[in-house]
Amino acid sequence: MPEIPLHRFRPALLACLAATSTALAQCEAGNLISNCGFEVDTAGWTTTWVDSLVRTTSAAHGGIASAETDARFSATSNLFLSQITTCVPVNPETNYGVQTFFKLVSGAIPSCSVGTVFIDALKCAGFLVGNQSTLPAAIDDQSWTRASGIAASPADALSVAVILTCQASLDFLVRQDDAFLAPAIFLDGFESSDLSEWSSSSP
Ligand SMILES: [Ca+2]
Repeated sequence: MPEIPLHRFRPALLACLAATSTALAQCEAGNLISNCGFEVDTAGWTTTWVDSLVRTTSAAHGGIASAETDARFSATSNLFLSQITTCVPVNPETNYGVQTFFKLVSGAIPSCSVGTVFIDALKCAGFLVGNQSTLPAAIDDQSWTRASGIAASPADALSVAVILTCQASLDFLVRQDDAFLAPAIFLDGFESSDLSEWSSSSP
């Protein structure tokens, strides 16, 4: 499958697989990504551009497993890329928070991001109607680095492709875990201690 840069995303190439109910049970409440943590397998994720995608229990941000990808060289961009994608149904005109965590295994230090491409059809099959990506985060092999952003779904959006991307000038091996998509007020699941959007009083 050819490389799919975010700005030239071709959603028709996506094959959105249904995640298992077992994987669903591992994700925190409110997370719209069915197989968020790769606890059982990598079902529901498309290998958009990698040499390999495997579940590993060698390291995890949450649970016992994470996804490990081996970057593939792209002659088009003259970079090594790792890019995997999952498809999520969404509501139109809604602000969605998206995030994931990356950790380097070996090789060059890549810049990584979590991106979103909204599509005016279910299962990410149809026309591109918008896209947005977070700023790249430089990751390392010492700790899990969080990449996040907020994206507004257009009026005709029915689904979104959530795209985990890393890139570097040399080859690398990277892990990703705890992918998250939800209406923006639930962005970090309270992990950041930012409670500014919440009130303890009744309306
Ligand atoms: Ca996990």
